[in-house]
Amino acid sequence: MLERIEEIRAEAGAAIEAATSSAELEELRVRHLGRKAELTTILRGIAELPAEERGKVGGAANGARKELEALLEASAARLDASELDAKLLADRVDVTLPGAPPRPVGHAHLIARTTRQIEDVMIGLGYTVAEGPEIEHDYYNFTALNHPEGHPARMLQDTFYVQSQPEVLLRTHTSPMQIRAMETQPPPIFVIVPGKVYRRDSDATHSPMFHQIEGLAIAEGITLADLQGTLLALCRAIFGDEREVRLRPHFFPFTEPSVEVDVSCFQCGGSGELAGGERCNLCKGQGWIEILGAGMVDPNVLGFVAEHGYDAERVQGFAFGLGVERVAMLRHGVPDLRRFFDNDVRMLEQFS
Ligand code: 2NM
Repeated sequence: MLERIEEIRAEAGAAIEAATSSAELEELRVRHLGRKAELTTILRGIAELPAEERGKVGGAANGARKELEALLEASAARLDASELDAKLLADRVDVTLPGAPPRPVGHAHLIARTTRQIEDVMIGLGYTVAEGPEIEHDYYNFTALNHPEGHPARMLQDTFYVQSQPEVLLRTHTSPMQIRAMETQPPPIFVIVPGKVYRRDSDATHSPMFHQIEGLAIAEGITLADLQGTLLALCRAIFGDEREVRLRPHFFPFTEPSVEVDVSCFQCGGSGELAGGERCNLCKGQGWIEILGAGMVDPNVLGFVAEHGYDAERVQGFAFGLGVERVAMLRHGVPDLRRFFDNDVRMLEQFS
């Protein structure tokens, strides 16, 4: 019996020390120390042995069991550590890789993209970008912009009033911010003001809210030729290097002289005719597309910021304003401006 116990101890001990996985170790534990193991059976039978053998056999069997238990524990610790090392090595994650699969993300709205594109061109010409409040005082929206009492644009039919006396309204153009910019910065000033504006108007080409970008350049010696050159550069950047611009006389309250600016048609190249000889539908056969309004800033406007360093006898300049929706509609063939504000993703995703 003692010999057999020594055999089990040596054999099981060697197997446990040679085990190469925790699964194999568990199998050895069940085989040598489990309920049906030979050593367990021997331990269970000790009470039935003759009294003189009990002490020796019981001591040897218990000693073997304790030793095997200790060996199992040591081997388990050794195998756990090496299995964890192997797993960490195999599961290594490169946290610098992009998420996989790449998930589609959103994109800027066409109006935001068009605004940024125009901003980039003007920044390249040395302009700064300023934004201002959408709720304005009558003074900044009209009075300081040389819109006299009784001017039709001031009427209730055209303007959303928020409060009367003092009159507060939703700005009808971004030019009020240009007055604010001149109040905080003496000439020379080169600034553009993008943003939302509001007018009581609603059809396929007019929305009660739309986006404008206005530009202002005031310094010594600025002329209408500078206006033409600046707008030519802007139109070529947006509509293509081959474009030309032309100025037609117009009227705006805050500029004198005032002009409307046409760009040569980017569909027919300015001829008014398409390749097949038919009339160009984009410019209606005219060869020119009206794109913005502009002019030389009226000395009366500078009079409102005279105490901030704007002496109309010394400095002069030009201003212009364009509708972002109109530019985007022309450039991308969008037939109805209201589509920009429906937020139908089938529409928006075409411009990603
Ligand atoms: C336009 C057309 C013509 C304009 C004028 C000014 C200011 F502040 F200098 F008086 N800002 N923007 C202007 C002039 C805007 O939009 C069609």
